[in-house]
Amino acid sequence: MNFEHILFSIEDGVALLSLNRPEQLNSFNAAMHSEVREALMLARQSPEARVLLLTGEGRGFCAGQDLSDRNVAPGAEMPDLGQSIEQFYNPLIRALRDMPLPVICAVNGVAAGAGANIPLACDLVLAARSASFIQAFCKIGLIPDSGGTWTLPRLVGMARAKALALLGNRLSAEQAEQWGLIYQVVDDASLRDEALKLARHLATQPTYGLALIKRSLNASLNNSFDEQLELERDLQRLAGRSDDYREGVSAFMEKRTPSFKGR
Ligand code: LHQ
Repeated sequence: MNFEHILFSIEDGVALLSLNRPEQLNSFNAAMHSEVREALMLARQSPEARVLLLTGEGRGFCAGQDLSDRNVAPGAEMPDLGQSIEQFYNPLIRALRDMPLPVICAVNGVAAGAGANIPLACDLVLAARSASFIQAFCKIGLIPDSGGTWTLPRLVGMARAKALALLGNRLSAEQAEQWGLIYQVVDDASLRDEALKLARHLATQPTYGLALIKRSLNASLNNSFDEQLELERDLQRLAGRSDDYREGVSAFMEKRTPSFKGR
């Protein structure tokens, strides 16, 4: 598939989306936003795509908004950043979080500003040992967006969330793993292979059920215990009517390897 600012392919059940503006550390301009949006739609709609893997080309994962697009010249009219968020970032974060597929993010290098929070909207985050996370917003008078103010305190607790957001210091991948911000650190040289291995494994699994799992865990952060029990009942009902459940049980009884189709 031909895009200018991203690379996108679907192979072995894995939709691979790689941000590709390496000279600008894969920071987002409007054109890259629209390409990412289109690729996410393709991943969502294509029956061949069972897992989404998001990563970046070059030495950075993503440096957030391309600031040369949002530079405020003296005397110029002040920009409406709320509009950028409404038009670009919030739809991106919702699309990742609501994707009915497991979403893996392989953070290949520095992740700053919105680029540090986009991985947190994914389901499994791997990071190269040399990668880092920077809530850079405070350095330019902004607040963490792309869901950061919601996700950070839930993942690392309020004390660490405030330190990250108010100081904007660089958090190493290893510290991010220790704090529970991400799932796993891997050696730089093996990041892409490890992420693809994980993605290809998940693509052979009952991905319809996996999508229901992520939905239920995401919802649990806002639900009471009773609401969550009711959601589990409803989603288990859906899971139990899937072909994959039938196949999983038959394969178990017949002592053979199941062949899941993701429906
Ligand atoms: C960049 C950028 C960049 C353009 C590196 N833009 N060129 C939402 C709604 C609307 C508007 C506002 O924002 C938002 C959300 C946000 O994301 S706000 C936060 C925006 N991001 C930042 O503030 C991070 C800015 N970047 C940095 O602090 C550094 O570049 C980091 C710490 C990421 C990496 O530092 P270094 O490894 O030392 O690399 P570098 O600074 O030398 O950058 C390499 C090149 O990439 C350089 O260009 P050049 O032509 O000099 O080689 C940078 O200008 C360019 N670049 N980030 N966001």
